[in-house]
Amino acid sequence: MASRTGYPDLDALLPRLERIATLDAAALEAEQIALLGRKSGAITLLLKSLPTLPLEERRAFGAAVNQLKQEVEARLASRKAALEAEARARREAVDLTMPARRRWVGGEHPVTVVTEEILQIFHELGFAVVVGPEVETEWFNFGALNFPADHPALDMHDTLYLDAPPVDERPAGGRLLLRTHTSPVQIRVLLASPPPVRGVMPGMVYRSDPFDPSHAPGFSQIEGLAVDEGISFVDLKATLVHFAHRFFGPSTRVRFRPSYFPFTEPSAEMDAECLLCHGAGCPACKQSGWMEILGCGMVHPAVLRNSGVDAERYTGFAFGMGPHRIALLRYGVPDIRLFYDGDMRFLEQFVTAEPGREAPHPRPGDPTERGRGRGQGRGRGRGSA
Ligand code: 2U9
Repeated sequence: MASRTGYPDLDALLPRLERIATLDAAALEAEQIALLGRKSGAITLLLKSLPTLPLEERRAFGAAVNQLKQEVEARLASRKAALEAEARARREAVDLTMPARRRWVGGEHPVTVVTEEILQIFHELGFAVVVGPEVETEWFNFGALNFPADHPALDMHDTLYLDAPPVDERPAGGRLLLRTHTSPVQIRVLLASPPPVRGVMPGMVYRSDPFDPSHAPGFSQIEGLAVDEGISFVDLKATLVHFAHRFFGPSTRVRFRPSYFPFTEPSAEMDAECLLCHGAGCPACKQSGWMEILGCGMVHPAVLRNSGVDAERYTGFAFGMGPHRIALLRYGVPDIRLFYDGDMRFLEQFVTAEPGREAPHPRPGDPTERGRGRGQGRGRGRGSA
């Protein structure tokens, strides 16, 4: 076979040149080192041998080796560029068989949904929404509300006190604590503005309770207050029965039972017929057919006086309920801790429809879902309502 370069040493390398266009990235790098490596690349060695050749051979052989070297470099570069282009095309390729990424639909937390619905109902009755501080003094949280100084609620086992110096102010000071109810906001409202007063006070409250299925150290509360001339227990009942019918449905039966709170006299608790069994009796209502919804009563005259209100002229009613607890009852959730976990597998069950888009499944609490077992607690699959 005729020599292409005129030098057998160079001819021997020609088949390797041809193969460069077929190498993958790893083999290409190995071949680059094998041919051009600084210490022992085949072409490098040939160039290093030049000084040992007689002068007359050196020039022609040197030119041939350099030409071969340039060709090798050109082929290596061209193969490298081709491999990079292939990799880029693979990266950018559209895979039409890939499932679409799910669109994220945000939603309100179920406790927020319940809170907003409750506030809306009272807003329509003329109650203003008022918020206040979560850190309070002993007087605003207990004293003004007619708690005796030795009441067990003041105990460190029940109330979370701050490790801070007490507020030295009479009578409104005392130790600093995390409020155990939103009632101090009502005291502040009455002190700041004379009756008539109608307000609902939402917010977090804190007690020294461990987390368990039905307790949490922090939970939400909505309290309400109406103070005016001539307010009676009839106003209390009419307002709260209206609320229950708006919130739970117009045919929901309610009942009042006598109770006791230091800040109201007389005091009562309002039950609604069980949302799950509609009065028939089930484990959720301990077979009673009823669920406790809120506490209420006529504001104690001592509380009015502590708030600067003339208790001879004015009377009022007050109530308190827990949106976490009501959400628990409404959705049949077996463990209050689910409301705090932020676990999307639980929370996404409450996502409501976006305008112009189908809801992924019936919304818990949707009126069309009444009586069809609205429980959406842990363990129930999506769309099982
Ligand atoms: C003032 C006067 C009276 C607010 C009231 C209740 C009854 C009550 C509980 C329900 C469940 C708290 O979240 S809960 O644990 N509350 O039963 N609260 S009357 O009475 C007031 C408030 C402020 C000035």
